[in-house]
Amino acid sequence: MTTVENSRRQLAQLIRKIEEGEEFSYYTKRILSQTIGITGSGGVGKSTLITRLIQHYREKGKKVAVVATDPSSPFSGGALLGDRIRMQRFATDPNVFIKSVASRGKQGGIALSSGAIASALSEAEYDPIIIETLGIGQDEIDVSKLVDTSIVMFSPRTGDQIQAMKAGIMEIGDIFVVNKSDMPAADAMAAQLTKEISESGRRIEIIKTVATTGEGIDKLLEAIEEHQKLIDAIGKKKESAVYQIESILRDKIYCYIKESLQKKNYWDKAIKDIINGESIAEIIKQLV
Ligand SMILES: Nc1nc2c(ncn2[C@@H]2O[C@H](COP(=O)(O)OP(=O)(O)O)[C@@H](O)[C@H]2O)c(=O)[nH]1
Ligand SMILES: [Mg+2]
Repeated sequence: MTTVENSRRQLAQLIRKIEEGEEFSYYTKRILSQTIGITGSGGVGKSTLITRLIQHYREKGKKVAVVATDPSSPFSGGALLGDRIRMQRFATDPNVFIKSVASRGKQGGIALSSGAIASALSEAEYDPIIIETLGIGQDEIDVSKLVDTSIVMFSPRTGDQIQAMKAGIMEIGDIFVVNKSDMPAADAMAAQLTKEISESGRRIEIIKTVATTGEGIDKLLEAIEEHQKLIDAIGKKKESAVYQIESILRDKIYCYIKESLQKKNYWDKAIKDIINGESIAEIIKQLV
């Protein structure tokens, strides 16, 4: 085995450990590499676009990593298989590292360990690191707190984009992408977004892309670099730190309280009480 293969294997092992909770707190620290988040509904073209970005960064001689988010539920397993196949062609490139992380029930579109995994990849000198959200919910806004630049993707499909805008996705994007611009409704989608943005008073660039052919990718890359220059670096690092601490605390507190409820058999009692039309006020009082 070559040194490169060996170190990749070690990195994969380390990342698996982080995902399982070991080494997790050690790697919860500042991510030095440039980080780019990609969010948007399933099927909008996130993985296809990321493949294009990888290609570009490789041409520039950069080591690039992707942390994709897997559904933990069996319902949307199909999308994941698609991702793997799409990015497969980089499997033999030692300068590309692609990791899928299970969301494990965490809300917000990324896994609890996504940040720590990105730190480990950053130490292994992968730069940039691209984080793809799960793509099933409309509340996938956590990634914007973690990364430097977040890209929200739309496609000219149905009314789901309008839903997404109302659900707060509009507020998080640094760059908007209207992908599948080879489809006739793309212009209407872009016009609708322009209107929404001007009403919100924000200045966000909208870029039309065709991820399957690579059209518009250069413009997107320019916008990413432009945004990177404009970032309030200290504010961004602080936001990312607060997000990481908060999400870890939320998880720890939940696990701790659930365990102590179970120890006292309060867990089952609380479930029964609710089913029987009773309140859990007494149990909650015992906790505080
Ligand atoms: N027509 C068209 N299809 C696209 C484009 N980008 C992606 N697709 C297709 O849309 C489907 C979903 O893409 P994928 O990247 O897996 O979406 P994700 O679920 O957001 O990661 C695939 O069949 C892609 O080939 C595009 O720009 N135009
Ligand atoms: Mg995908």
